[in-house]
Amino acid sequence: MTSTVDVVALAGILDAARRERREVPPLTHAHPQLSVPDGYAVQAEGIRLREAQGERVVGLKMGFTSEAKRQQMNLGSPIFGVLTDRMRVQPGGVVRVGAGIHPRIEPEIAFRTSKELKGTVTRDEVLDACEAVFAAMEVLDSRFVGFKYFSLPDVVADNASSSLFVPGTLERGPRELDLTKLQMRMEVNGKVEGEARSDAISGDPVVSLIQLCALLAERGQVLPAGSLVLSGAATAAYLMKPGDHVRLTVDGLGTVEVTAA
Ligand code: OOG
Repeated sequence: MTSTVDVVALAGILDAARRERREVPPLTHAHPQLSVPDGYAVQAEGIRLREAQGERVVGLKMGFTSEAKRQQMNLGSPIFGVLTDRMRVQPGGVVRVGAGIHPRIEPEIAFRTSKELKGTVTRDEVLDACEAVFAAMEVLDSRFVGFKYFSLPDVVADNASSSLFVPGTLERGPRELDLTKLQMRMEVNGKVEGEARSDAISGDPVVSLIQLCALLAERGQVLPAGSLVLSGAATAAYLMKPGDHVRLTVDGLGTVEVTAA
């Protein structure tokens, strides 16, 4: 695919913004022609930069799989981003707000695959390929000014705003629970900030993985065995403040906690 944008230069701008905790204008301001495929090319180049800095890819995340998220960001279709080992925060650990730009946290259902998934896949094929399901929280941190961007190519280029993730420790088999009926509650300092049922995520978090495989296939990619996959937030994201204690509780999947400092 030919692109009229300098993918390497744009990835460099976003990588520097992340490392220097500096907001930058949405890329489409200077490059209105930036397309979604360009965005994924910039994202992939950004991941190559992180790998060159010693990071290792551990999985993928979906974004905009719930109506709550699509409304919060006013964008309409699912996208994916890439997760690396350095984004992982231990459950019960600390997230330093000052280490990011304007981090927000959101509640998710996560999966770990043990078989490769490729192209058009069925719900049963996804369940067969997943060895574990668990609760997780994702910390987003857009590199764009004010956490505002108005186009999908921008947020795709910015690795779907990914920053950190906190996996839960209670893992279940994906067929042990009805994954469409799990009540999810995210509390901050004891106050409920977001509540939803797991079918808020693409009608079924498993469908989010089906969508992910389709998005990957459009780029000639597969979902490798051993991937951690975040299926997307069930509620809008919460802007973290130092001192916040965030706890996610999911039916059958226990709790995940993190403290902001
Ligand atoms: C983009 C990422 C959205 C989700 O779970 O919907 C996302 C953003 O909100 O800036 O991760």
